[in-house]
This record gives sequence, structure tokens and C-alpha cells, in this order.
Amino acid sequence: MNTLTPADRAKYAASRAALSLVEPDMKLGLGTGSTANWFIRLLGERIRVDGIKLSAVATSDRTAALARSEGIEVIELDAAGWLDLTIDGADEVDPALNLIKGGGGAHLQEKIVATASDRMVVITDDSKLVDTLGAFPLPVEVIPLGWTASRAIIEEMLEQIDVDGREVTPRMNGSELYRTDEGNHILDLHLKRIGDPHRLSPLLNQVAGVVENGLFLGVADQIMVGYDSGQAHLL
Ligand code: ABF
Repeated sequence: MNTLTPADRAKYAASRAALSLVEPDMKLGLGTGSTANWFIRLLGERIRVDGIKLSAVATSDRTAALARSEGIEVIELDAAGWLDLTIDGADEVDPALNLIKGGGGAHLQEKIVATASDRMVVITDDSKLVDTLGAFPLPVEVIPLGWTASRAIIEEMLEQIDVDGREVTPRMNGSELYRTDEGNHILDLHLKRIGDPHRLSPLLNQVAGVVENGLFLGVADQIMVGYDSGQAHLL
């Protein structure tokens, strides 16, 4: 464990502590990102050691592949119907537990899975705790058709919004436009500070071509915060 960075140790601590929230026969939602990956590996180990039965819904193709490799039964959300608990990471968490997610490009599936759960618990290192959302670029998923027009409409809309930055950049994968699991593109909004996330989120989703944005408002029930010391606290 000493070869890990302080952030990795904090993520591991949060993921290990979150295992205590899992009960046999649960239908779980599994998030995407390095913290969620720690959780999936630890969950796989617990299933192998304790022999507990549970099924899980993944929030991305790569999460599904990792979960299956750990011996976790992965099912589709429509087969599960509704989930008991979703465990997922975040890019920023404010004091009201509002989140920015989507740095890993999976916020559409993550929001669908998280909102189809009785309970959603964020696992994260303490560096993600912020007073105000926005320093992390806000991802917005857009369909490929007319994405440049969607971008222009968003830029015009932002002129009327309480933010400190207004640059909108298409996420790239090398020289190509990034593609989500659904084949869509992502625009990253470099807003620096989001004064009113509850006003911004619906305005973004009303723009033609926008599928979903990375603001998770009132979605997370609790957060398991991990620290470099190995401690973790459920807030
Ligand atoms: C995922 O967790 C994404 O929504 C978010 O970007 C990511 C955070 O990444 P990490 O856990 O690697 O810090 O759910």
C-alpha cells in the first residue's frame, strides 16, 4: 500500500469502508472511475471469501468488464428493475452533497443507475470536497448530430448565467472526438464557479441535442470520505 499516492490511499479507504453498506442478495449499482474500481475489486474479494450472493448493474462497459472479472454477477438495469444501493465516485462534492460527475465519461449511465436506486452513496477522497461546484469542468453529453450547434447555443446561454468561466471544449480522444458508450460526444464546460447549479442544470438539458449533464443535484444520499491516513467517515 505504501507505493500508492495519498489520493489512492484515501480512495482505497473510502472503498473499503463502503463494503460495510453491502448486504447479501442486494441489487447494487456500480460506478465508474478509480475509486469505484477499488470498490469493485474489494467487493469481488468479499464475494469470493464470504460467498455472499448479489447482482450488480454497471454504469459503463469498462465497469461491467471489471466486475465480471471479479466474479460479480452483472445484469442489465431493466432486468433488475430497481436497485437497493448504488456506490459511485465523483469529481466534486459540495456541502449539500451536490456533485459534479462525468470526468470518466459515464455520467449518463451513472445518473440513470443512481436515480434508479433506493440509496446512492458516493465514495471519494477528501480532495473532492469543495465549497462551491465548478472548478472541475462540467461534462455535458450531446448527440453527434448538430453538436457544434449545441455547443454554440450553450455558449450563448452561459452569457446569462452566474459563472466565472464560459469556455466550452469538445472532449477529445487523441485526434478524434470522444465517444461515450452510447456513441455520443462530451462538451466540457470550464465554468470555474457555478453560482446556481439548480438553475444551470435544467437550462443545459433543454438545449437541443443535449442528452444529460454532470450535475447530480439531490441524487447522493451520503458520502463516504476517505483520507490518506486510512480513515473513512460516512457523512
Ligand atoms: C465516476 O467517478 C465519474 O463520474 C467521476 O468522474 C469519477 C471520479 O473518478 P475517480 O474515482 O477516479 O476520482 O463516477
